[in-house]
Amino acid sequence: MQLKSLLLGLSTVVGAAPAFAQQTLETIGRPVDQGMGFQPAATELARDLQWLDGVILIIITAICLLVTALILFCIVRFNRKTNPTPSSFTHNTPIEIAWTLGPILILVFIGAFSLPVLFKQQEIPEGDLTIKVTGYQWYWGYEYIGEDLAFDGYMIGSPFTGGDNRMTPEVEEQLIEAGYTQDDFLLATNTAVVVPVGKTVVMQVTGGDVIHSWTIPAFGVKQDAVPGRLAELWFNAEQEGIYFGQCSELCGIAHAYMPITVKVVSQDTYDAWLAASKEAGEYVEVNALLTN
Ligand SMILES: [Cu+2]
Repeated sequence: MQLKSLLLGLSTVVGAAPAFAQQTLETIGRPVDQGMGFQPAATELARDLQWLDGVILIIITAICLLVTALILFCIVRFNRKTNPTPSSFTHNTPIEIAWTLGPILILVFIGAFSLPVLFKQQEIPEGDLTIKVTGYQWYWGYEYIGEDLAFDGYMIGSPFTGGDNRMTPEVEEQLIEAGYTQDDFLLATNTAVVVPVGKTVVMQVTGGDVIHSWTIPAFGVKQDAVPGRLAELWFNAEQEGIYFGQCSELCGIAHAYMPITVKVVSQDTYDAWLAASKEAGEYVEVNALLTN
């Protein structure tokens, strides 16, 4: 009897839970403690880059081992004891041809794989949406082109210049309220670049005062934001989630405190967020609009 009522109560709670459950985005692109490798690749560009890095790592490891082996061989085989009368020739044509051709072939091989990756990044496709990002000391300004929507992105806890002013209880509260954890301090921003999953996003990147650099490591993109110039990058994020980046061009005292947050959401959520933000005339928190 007791068990039955317990089960009944439990089923009521479980059944009602989805109505209260707040959908959340998984944090995917961020540095982790003791991390040695790349952040998980969330775009084709990032996958290509990481693959290329692996191939080149194999090549340079092989070269290092070969050179080390040659040096060790010479030390052992041609020292004064084992080789008291050194030979005195100065040229060996076959060897010189080999050590000229070898590096050329290695470089051509690397180029054959790296240039296509470079061109894929730099040839900007037609975007499903275009966002202009401007770097300022020390925050980012975002404009959704053709959508009449613009907002700024400050680090939660900004202004902050390091020193003794560590995370205060108020900042911690702001982080929790925005759906982040304490660990996200120095990465989380008060707004986020919201984009739909599986769509091609073109970012126009420029600087408002000095040179900054906009990057999301998990997307494999990084672009200097130079005042007076409009550069472009593109990405197509494959998985919904939160991705962090940081200004990557030394730009002044608070350079370390102008991070970047991108939230990749479903097309429905994006449409709802865009409509709500346009109506409000400012960034509307996307967390409340998350649907499955
Ligand atoms: Cu900077």
